[in-house]
Amino acid sequence: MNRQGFTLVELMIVLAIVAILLGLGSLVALTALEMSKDSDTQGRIAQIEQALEAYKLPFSEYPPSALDDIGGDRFAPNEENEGIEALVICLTSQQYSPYWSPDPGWLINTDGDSVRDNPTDSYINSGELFEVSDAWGNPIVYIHNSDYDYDFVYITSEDQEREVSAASDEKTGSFPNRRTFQIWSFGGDAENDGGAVDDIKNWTTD
Ligand SMILES: [Ca+2]
Ligand SMILES: [Ca+2]
Ligand SMILES: [Ca+2]
Repeated sequence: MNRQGFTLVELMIVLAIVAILLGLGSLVALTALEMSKDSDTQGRIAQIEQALEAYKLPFSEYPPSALDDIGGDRFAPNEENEGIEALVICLTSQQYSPYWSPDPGWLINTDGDSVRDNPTDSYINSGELFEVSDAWGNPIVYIHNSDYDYDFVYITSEDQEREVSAASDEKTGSFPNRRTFQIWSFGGDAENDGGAVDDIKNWTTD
């Protein structure tokens, strides 16, 4: 009898250890998955930055972050996701010659808007006003330095609204990337933290 009871305790200990190991294993796997999404998103942002610099060479300016600045009448703007939509149009335009061929799997349209009458001259043959997504399927934010004083609304993959404006230093009020642009992803929590917390951004902070 004693021997049997002891075996039961042993079995429970072994089961507990197995459960802990399985839990740790899942945690490690989840952490690895999140890290790979982080680096995937960093790669997308780096690719966009390269394309923006290529675009700037002939035009002496980065694409605007307002559709009105590139012929707003041609689109059906809904004032959502506007910066990244203007970026996609400019960087994939045949008129401007395409500077960038994003992976089609990166293109999303979380606010479901479209081109009003004429197709854009974007090489992407679609009437949709696309955004570029991060690795979690949410739109990446793009704000041109001339729009740092404006507020924007972005729509997540879960159809949630996120209010967005350019990040600034809490103490000095100065904007990072003052002469260029700010790009960031909301990160795994899908919340806009203005480039802080888990957000993935294209500027460095001291
Ligand atoms: Ca839109
Ligand atoms: Ca859209
Ligand atoms: Ca976040």
